[in-house]
Amino acid sequence: MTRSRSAAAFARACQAIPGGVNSPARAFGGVGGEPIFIDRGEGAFLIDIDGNRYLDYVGSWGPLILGHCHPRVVDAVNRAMANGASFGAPTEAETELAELIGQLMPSLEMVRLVSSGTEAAMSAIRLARGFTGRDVIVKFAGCYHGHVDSLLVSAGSSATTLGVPTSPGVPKGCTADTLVLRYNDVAALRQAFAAHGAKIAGVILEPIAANMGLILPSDEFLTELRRLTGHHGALLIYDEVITGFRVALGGAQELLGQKADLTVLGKIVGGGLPVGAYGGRRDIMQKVMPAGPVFQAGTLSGNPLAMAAGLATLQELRDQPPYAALDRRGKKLADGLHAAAAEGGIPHQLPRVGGMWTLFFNAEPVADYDAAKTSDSKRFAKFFWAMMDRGVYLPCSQFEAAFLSTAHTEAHVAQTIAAATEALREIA
Ligand code: HOZ
Repeated sequence: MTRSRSAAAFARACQAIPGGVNSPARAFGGVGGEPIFIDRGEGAFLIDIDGNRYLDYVGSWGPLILGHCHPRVVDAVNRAMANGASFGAPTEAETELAELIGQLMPSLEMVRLVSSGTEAAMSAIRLARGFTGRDVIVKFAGCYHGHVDSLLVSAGSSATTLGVPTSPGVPKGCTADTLVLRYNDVAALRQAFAAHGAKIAGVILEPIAANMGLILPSDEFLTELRRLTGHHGALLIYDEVITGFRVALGGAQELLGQKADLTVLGKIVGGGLPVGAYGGRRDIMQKVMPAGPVFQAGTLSGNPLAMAAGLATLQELRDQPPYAALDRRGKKLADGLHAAAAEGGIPHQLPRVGGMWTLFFNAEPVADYDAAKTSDSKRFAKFFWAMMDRGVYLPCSQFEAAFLSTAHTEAHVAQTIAAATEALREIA
């Protein structure tokens, strides 16, 4: 398999763009080597500029639950484009998308549409502080909420992969009111509320963590979070950028039977175009300007192309819910990977929710960030490249989740298991 064109494209990009990429997660920093450059996507496949075809388990890091170039999405975006790319004035599509989000995730009684998950998280934090009149935000180590200054502490995703727990350029003052706790640590949560309860504006978390690899929450953790935030008048903010419309139509809140005060969305809600959203209780959302005093704005917020892609994606998921099939295929894939790793005597953990999973090279169960970081990242890097050589494109980090789309068939899953069996034998 040659990747010479990608190599040349990367060298050129490095002269014009820092590190040759527009987001560090895609730089292959956690696995060594250089990124491939993409020509196009087709259903479950990515085709690079050297003409290599890969079964794609990244799905643009989550948005592409319908695979690449789903006809309903392509058609909707083409039609929107023909009417004009942007108006900076309201369109009915924005209301339609906000209403549909609210129907699918009932805790979002009102929704504000923005252009990225980072922007949505940043705005939700500001709103929580504006609503409560308090400053302290609690986050959990290893959770990632985009590159928001005040949340870029012990952050997962590429901040972990590339060893940047807190970035230069984030003033101490920005994180002074951020309290970082251990994910799944109920005792620490109780202590934090006992000590600071009256100052806490909100607690933000990924209700199923997917940016330190996939880590499942304990029931007790989520239940206690809900109880403590309610008791102390703090807002519970679910970051469902990854889990929203992914683990169930109603996201992690539906799957886990929980209800947040505010929810942050991104990825699938834009169907592959740049969209984020935040929403929640009507009394809280009414504080957002111009209904209320908490400022937040954006020239391209509610952009017509993005609305069209998001609406088409959510309508397709509503009309043909794929979750049972994703779970079935996810189980088959996980069982196959597990059997292959076990056969090679490779210590591993394989948490999975529906069609989303992480293969941790770790002998011990992974329940938090510290545990995730004890995984064998060097072995992961070997596995990653062994899979690339067999035409399977996985997230290029031990600290990310992989995704099935509706375009992945049983045959694709079988092909992936066969590739993984060989790859795991090779790296054992
Ligand atoms: N949230 C994405 C990974 N979990 C990050 C994608 C990116 O940073 O480019």
